[in-house]
Amino acid sequence: MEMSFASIAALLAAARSLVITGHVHPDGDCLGSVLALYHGLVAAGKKVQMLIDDDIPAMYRFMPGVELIGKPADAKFVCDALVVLDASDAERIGKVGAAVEAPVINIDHHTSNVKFADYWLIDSQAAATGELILRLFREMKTEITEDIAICLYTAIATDCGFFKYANTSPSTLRDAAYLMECGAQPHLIAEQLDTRPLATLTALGKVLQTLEFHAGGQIATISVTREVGEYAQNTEGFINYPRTVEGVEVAIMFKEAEDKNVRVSLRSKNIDVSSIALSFGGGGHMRAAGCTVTGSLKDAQAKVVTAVTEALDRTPL
Ligand SMILES: [Mn+2]
Repeated sequence: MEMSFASIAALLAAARSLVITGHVHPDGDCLGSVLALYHGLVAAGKKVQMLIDDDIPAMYRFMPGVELIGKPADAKFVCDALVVLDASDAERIGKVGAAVEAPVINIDHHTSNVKFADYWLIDSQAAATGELILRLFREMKTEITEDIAICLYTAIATDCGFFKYANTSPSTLRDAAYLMECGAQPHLIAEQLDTRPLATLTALGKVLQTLEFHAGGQIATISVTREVGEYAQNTEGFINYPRTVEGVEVAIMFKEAEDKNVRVSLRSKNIDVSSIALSFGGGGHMRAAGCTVTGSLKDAQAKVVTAVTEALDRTPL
């Protein structure tokens, strides 16, 4: 059932115990939104458990409360509501779905959201799920503490490339200014997010050597083998480098994963890559999307580059 902010607020007010979760391979928006909602609901006297079916990348561990995020165990959680944030379908939350017995509330901003929950609030105009949580807090009259401000600022800033991407709106900037007034310090948050192990930078050097161009220079690809991916620890942000090359419309990163799967990230300047990702069983946003392709790195490259080339041919730029 489609919900307004007021009706989501009423559902949360009526619940006494809740589990909050987000997607696997958690990013800043996912974690910041989960943590902010946790702090807000705990302050309202709720019993709240955070569960994410994955490891938390080191760069996000500065956010207050992150150490309280658990993984779904074999035990069943019976509670009044399972709140799923920043995830567009039931598979995206891994084993959490099976571990929690409760009506599902989904708050998200992905265009590809399949409306899998019992109650949903989806706004694909929002730059981040964090923006939606802030609007929900306004409805709930939740006090924006410094902890909440840090988490929501991180959520919003990371999903709009620190206010550089096309999803940045005047209200994104107003939200950021407001969160700063509530105690978020952008320079300190940026420093935490930009700090990486030397191995990650060394791996970036290797990955950039795989740079290839297709479709007359409109497509730039990079590839991460399993070995380099493990050594790198974190490859987030690598895709931004091919995207900066003059003439590139779509940047693609292929990353070898377990079970002969290749994880594909797509970033575009204008064309809709979310529909391309969707055709491979993935999803995302118009200019930032992803999918998983089974096969070798070479197979995945051939299939996805062909699909993107066709999409470019169809789209007058
Ligand atoms: Mn997001």
